[in-house]
Amino acid sequence: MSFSCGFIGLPNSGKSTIFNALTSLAVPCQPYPFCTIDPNVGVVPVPDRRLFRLAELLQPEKVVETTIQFVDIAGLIKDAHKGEGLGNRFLAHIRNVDAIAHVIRAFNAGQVPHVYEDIDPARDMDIVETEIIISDLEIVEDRIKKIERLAKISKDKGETEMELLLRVKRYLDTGRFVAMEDFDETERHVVRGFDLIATKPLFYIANVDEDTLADIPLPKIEDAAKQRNRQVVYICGKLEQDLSVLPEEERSSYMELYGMKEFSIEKIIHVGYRILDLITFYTVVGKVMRAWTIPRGTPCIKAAGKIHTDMEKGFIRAEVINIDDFIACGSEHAARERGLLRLEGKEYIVQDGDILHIRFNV
Ligand SMILES: Nc1nc2c(ncn2[C@@H]2O[C@H](COP(=O)(O)OP(=O)(O)OP(=O)(O)O)[C@@H](O)[C@H]2O)c(=O)[nH]1
Ligand SMILES: [Mg+2]
Repeated sequence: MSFSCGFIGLPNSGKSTIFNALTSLAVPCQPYPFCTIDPNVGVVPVPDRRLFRLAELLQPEKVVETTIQFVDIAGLIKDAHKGEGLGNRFLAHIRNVDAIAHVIRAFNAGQVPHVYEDIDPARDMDIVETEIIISDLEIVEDRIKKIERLAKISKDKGETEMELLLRVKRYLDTGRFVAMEDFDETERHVVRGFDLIATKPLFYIANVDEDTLADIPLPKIEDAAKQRNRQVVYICGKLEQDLSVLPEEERSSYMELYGMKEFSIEKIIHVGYRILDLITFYTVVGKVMRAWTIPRGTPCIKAAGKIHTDMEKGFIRAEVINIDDFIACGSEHAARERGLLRLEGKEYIVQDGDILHIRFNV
């Protein structure tokens, strides 16, 4: 499972700039070249300091990072659902992503017109999210009508689905995203199948000017995000795009100049993993070292199945060591001597940073 993130926002909020900055960074990165599935979909390897550190120690022939997928779509404006601007049909491209990044314009740049003239994060949040909600409502209402039609000619009255659709509709009717925590696991599975956007976790990307970088967090955005119970990631899209095409050494000195500690991809990964409750585990199989993404709470046998179905079928046990412990010890031998290598069974819940060595027999 690669984590996927779709960008929404007003036109000229900087979605494509940020998308380009994130995806072009991946170009020189081996062994996962930036892979274009579609002009607006980019798959990027997740920069992982722990993995790189482990690779330095073990010198594997190949290092495979876990990946993240970004989807950039056209901007939405007020009444997009009535065909204003480019309309809302592009939303179809982000119905299957895991999380939504709402890009909020926080840069001034006189030469780049703002659709609504001034910088007003709360207003922009509401305009774009209202369009999402309206678009989802159309889908929910169509589905309700379809079930009603089918119920007349079929024994299956679709009662469970109908009840869930009505529950979802209640949130949307009051202009809110759907609170997925109010549904149990089975219900959530059905609701996800509706392919709505307002059921996905959403966070904000505040696209700021170079000269406001020093002023972040910006109170207007913080307040608006807090009221909506959502997190904010600050990015200067333009600067990152410019930096992303520079050679590595030059990039670092500019980052220092602007007081940037990390590229925004790392910030997005942190927030994305946190809101989706994902963790990373590692494997070293033969000459290949690899990072994997799974939901927190995954039992060892399921994690094994992600590596290979045979490992799940013939699972015997797993040797487990935490990557930080391994790095601190410097070698497997040293880690063994200190008793840091454990044997775990199939029910063991994989922890973030575990290096798993699956013993199996098929
Ligand atoms: N000064 C400044 N300009 C920016 C920044 N981010 C984007 N821009 C400029 O704003 C303009 C619009 O940026 P895009 O990335 O195309 O915006 P978008 O959200 O993709 O717009 P649509 O595709 O029309 O919805 C471009 O000229 C960018 O160079 C920024 O952080 N600072
Ligand atoms: Mg764009």
